[in-house]
Amino acid sequence: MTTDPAHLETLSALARKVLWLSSWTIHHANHIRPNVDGLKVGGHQASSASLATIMSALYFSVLRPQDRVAVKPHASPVFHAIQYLFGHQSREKLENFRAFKGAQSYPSRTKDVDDVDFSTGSVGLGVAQTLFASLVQDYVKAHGWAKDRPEGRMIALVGDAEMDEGNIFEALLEGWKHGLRNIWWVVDYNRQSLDAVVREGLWEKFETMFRNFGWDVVIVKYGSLMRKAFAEPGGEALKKWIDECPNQLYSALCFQGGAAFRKHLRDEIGDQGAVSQLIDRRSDDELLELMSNLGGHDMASMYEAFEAVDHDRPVCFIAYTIKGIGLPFQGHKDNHAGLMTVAQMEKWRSLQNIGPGREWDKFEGLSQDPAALEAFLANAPFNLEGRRRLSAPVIEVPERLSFTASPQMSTQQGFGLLLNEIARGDSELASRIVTASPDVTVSTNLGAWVNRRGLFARAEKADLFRSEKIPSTFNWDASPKGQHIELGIAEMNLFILMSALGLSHTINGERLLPVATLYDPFIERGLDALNYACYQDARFMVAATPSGVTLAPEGGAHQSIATPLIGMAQDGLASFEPAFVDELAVIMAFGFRYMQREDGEGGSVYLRLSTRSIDQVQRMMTPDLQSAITEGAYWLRKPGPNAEVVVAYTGAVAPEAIEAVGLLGESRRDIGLLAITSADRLHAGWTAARKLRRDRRGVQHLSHIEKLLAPLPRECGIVTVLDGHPATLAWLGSVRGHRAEALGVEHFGQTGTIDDLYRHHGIDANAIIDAAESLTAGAPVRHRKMAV
Ligand SMILES: Cc1ncc(C[n+]2csc(CCOP(=O)(O)OP(=O)(O)O)c2C)c(N)n1
Ligand SMILES: [Mg+2]
Repeated sequence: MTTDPAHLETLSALARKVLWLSSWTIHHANHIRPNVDGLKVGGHQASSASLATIMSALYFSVLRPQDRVAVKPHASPVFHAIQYLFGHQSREKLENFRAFKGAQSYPSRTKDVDDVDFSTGSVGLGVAQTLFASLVQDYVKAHGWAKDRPEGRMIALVGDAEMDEGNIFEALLEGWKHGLRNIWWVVDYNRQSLDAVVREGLWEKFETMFRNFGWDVVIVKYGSLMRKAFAEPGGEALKKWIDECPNQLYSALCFQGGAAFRKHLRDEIGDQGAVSQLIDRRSDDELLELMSNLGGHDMASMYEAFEAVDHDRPVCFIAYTIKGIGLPFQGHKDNHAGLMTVAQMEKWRSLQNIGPGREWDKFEGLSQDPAALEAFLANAPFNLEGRRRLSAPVIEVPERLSFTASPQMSTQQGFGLLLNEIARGDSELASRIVTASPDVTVSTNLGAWVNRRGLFARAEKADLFRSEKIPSTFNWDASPKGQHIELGIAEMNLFILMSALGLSHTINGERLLPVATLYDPFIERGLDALNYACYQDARFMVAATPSGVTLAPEGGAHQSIATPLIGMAQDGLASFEPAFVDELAVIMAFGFRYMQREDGEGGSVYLRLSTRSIDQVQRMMTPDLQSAITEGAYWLRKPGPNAEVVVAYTGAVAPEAIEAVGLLGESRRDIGLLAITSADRLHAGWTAARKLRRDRRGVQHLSHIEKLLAPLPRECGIVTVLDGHPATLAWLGSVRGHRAEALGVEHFGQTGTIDDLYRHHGIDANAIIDAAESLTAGAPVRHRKMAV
């Protein structure tokens, strides 16, 4: 390949500028911005430097508008510097790096203004996000959408120690199953993590592993200076020394400088004529320049490696780098949080011909013509289509979904019926839903949906059982038109896939309505990925079932206790736990609308469902009831004016609550039964109302729960109950100052019948009655008779 030397020259100059600006951003935050206590430090400086050349090659020349990038968290200053040069990031935000509303420590889709494609921060997740984003692009294309958009490459800049994160390996396996393509991972092989220097020979493990998964591996180890030196007499011996030098030593020598390299080379190679001359011809500075000219810092090597890719197979680039290259602490194993002193920065500034006070000037100190550089940036292919965030029209959703009711049903069963009903029709909604499950499709009741809509695969694959006419309940034909993505058992993958599907409208300009199913306890297995997906503002629906101790005989770690609290606490996720299927029908319709809102109100949706079949209430779904269900609660039995006690329940324990209220009614007055469909939305509404009243004095706004509880007399007690942690509803007592007893589950793992376990955990009818008695005066209440 012949690359225009002037092009490389300009790219190198910009890379130097990027390194300067990113370092100045950090320096400014640490030494210049006033009152910065607590905002100092951070492992950015050394980590960023590693990637200045590679990212400059990508952003200023290699990337196309349709490409999307996840940048290694600590390279955020480099990313912001590049965007600053493009004119997409302001000086003010850079000056406020890591400060309130300033440029973010880690690139953030939702908090940064400069076109971050994928957020990063929790290492490993952004990397996997690119993999699933690529699969989603294939999904969109296979369904005949985004026809006029060229396929983009999904690119991750990966730290070498980041590769320790297990979720990357889980994703790799899934990618292989789905015929992954259009993806590049560039490993910043600086052989350093946060604490230390990485294991020897790690690259070999990476190489074999990636090849094993069908990836191309491109190792960019030597820069062009090195390659030239290798061609000199004695060059082979130098190359051999470099190849055999342990990571620790190489890092240490890079830190110590040219003289230290010379001494080691002499001691270890001895007097060998040609190679000794090769070394002696160079001054200490030149020797250091040569030895630190690893591939990842050499514009020509990186640029050519990227440009040489002429296919859509996945590629892993292993780019050798030095952590902190060009900075006084380059290569030092403790440099992760390394910062330059004022004196060091001053020296570096003048070396680069940057005048005092002109540190932010875009082209200060560069020899190129500023107008030419400006034109170069304006013509960078990456920039040609302006901002890269796309949008897509809202998909229409009916007021509520229909289903064929049975007198007894579980919410999990209802979920299956509701999706089946959607699948039967030919609505736009039906065509935009895409489901996924980590090997629990059948056991979470998605079977009927999949039977109708099929499995997704880029190539047709018949279900052999079906073609052989072997009776089976499920049709597993796979095709490019399929709408279910079957995953292996990896909940991290599930949530990162949700993150990718749920951003399709902004990445591909085509809206998808993703629905994930999994077992409720295993939300915890994928929790950081769920958090990550929400943080990026991806929009999806999670149906988690079975949940709680209600799945009784399954016992063990299949029981979930904490998930209702996770549902409440997770930002960006509205959580619901309906008891009846007509509630679920309302909630799912609401959910599909909520997932599409872009007014700062919408988000993702979590449905905590149960396998317990319970008697369904027969009623008309009125608009009032409907909105109460989505706001989080309604009176299943309205309390009278002199109510002594109210039972507030969530989810599968509805029959216990109903029974307890019946018995309590025999000896207590005006009992109320509050059905809580969303502790999360109720609580959020309550908090928001209080804030509004504080912020705008005189505003009378009451939240839904305040209105519901307002008529209760002061002495009325509240018993709350759910199959989950009692703290979920315990706050209800504080809303209007009622005494409350919170029942729930605090221990897990016991097997038994539902009756056994509800009794064991104190969430059965008698436990509710006991709690009500402790809150009220009066005659003893008749209890439920126990089966013996
Ligand atoms: C999930 C998670 N765990 C821990 C951290 C803290 N952390 C940030 S960077 C880092 C080391 C990264 O090393 P590497 O990926 O090699 O990047 P480098 O700094 O060498 O460029 C660690 C442990 C994190 N950000 N995310
Ligand atoms: Mg590293």
